[in-house]
Amino acid sequence: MVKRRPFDVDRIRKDFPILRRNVAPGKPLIYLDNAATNQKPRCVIDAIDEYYSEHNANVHRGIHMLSEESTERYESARERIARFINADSPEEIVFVRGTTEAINLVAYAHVLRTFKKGDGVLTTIMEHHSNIVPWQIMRDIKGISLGFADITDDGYLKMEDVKRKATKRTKLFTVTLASNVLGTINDVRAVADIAHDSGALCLVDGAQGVPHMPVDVKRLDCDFLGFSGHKMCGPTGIGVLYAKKELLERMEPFMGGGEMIREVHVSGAKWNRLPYKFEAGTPDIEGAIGLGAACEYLSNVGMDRVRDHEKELVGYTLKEAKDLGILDIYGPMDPVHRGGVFTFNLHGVNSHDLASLLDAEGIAIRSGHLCAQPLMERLGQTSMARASFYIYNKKSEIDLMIGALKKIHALFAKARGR
Ligand code: C6P
Repeated sequence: MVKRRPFDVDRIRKDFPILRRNVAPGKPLIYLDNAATNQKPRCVIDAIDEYYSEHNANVHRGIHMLSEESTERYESARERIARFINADSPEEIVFVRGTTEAINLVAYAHVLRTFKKGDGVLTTIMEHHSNIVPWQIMRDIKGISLGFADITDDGYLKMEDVKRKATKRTKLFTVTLASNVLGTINDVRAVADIAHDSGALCLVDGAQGVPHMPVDVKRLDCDFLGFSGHKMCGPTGIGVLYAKKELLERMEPFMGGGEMIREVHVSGAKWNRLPYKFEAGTPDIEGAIGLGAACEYLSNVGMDRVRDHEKELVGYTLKEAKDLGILDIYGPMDPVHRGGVFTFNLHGVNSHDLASLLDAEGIAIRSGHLCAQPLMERLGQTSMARASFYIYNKKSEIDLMIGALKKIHALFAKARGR
């Protein structure tokens, strides 16, 4: 057996040029906003640079050398991404702009086309807006029913509620692999099994899952999986809809235009083969190449090690934070069931004020409703602060954040005269 090098966070940090930056004099960047988007390693930046410097041309069109090189790179990226999630074939990998577009593609190309009035989508209350709003739009234009499975107060999906809220007419179950707010890692295989037992399909929002843990679509047995390149060391503007081939074959296109057709006549058109049927227009070639390079980078690090590192960081943060008495912490307290997301409110301090005070210390976090307002309402909150981790974060950064939280809390308490 080949012995792997130990996980060395300082070595990994050297791969990310931006981490050398100071955000103010003497304040090195402490980037804890990775769930929003994460930083790019040199190899991804170089892959995009090399594409434009050496190979730039449109794909699948030109009979000339650059077009062939560009097509070869674009399609190799697709193959690499298929391997990354253990898809059966690159035909199951549709390039889209990101998770949001992947889910909308399923809404418009599957639900809109095949659901009858009264057929149902069952989602969960912990979803990001992109796994809620497309279904509300389908409810408005198609008359589908939309249900929300509930969570426990400590942030776990209630599986019995998934079963209880499903009806004979629920045709699609949709769930996030990991919550961008609570960090909860859901048992999506169990949801897929419930869906399949009743002949329904299962869509997984992989935005906060695929970048952070090994994902095998065969093990999950999901029918659809969407994820975004920019949350996994890749560029913005590129993402993936994975779908089982037989589904993509049955589905009608999402958008019409060039590339997605085999032939077009005044009387009508015939669709291209998979996956091009779903890729109308000139694609994001640099994005796909960058995402392919990101998958290669993450595979070399090892996705099991990415997960282990984040589990350790979030476990450490929870341990350091839970007894401070100045924080409300949301989501599971057991790192085994939690991704690298630490979401909280600091007593007496608005989350946006907190984010800007931390920014002054060089610490980047996110604040607000975190694009999950129904979840905020379920938890009786309007806004939260969130620190989210990735492979290059260190315990020393968490110590600095906790120190800054204590300092800010003390300042506010003093100002209130307590
Ligand atoms: N969440 C966050 O700060 P896009 O924007 O399409 O790449 O990803 C949308 C999306 C879908 N599902 C989940 C679970 C997500 O977390 C996100 C993006 C970011 O939490 C930006 S709002």
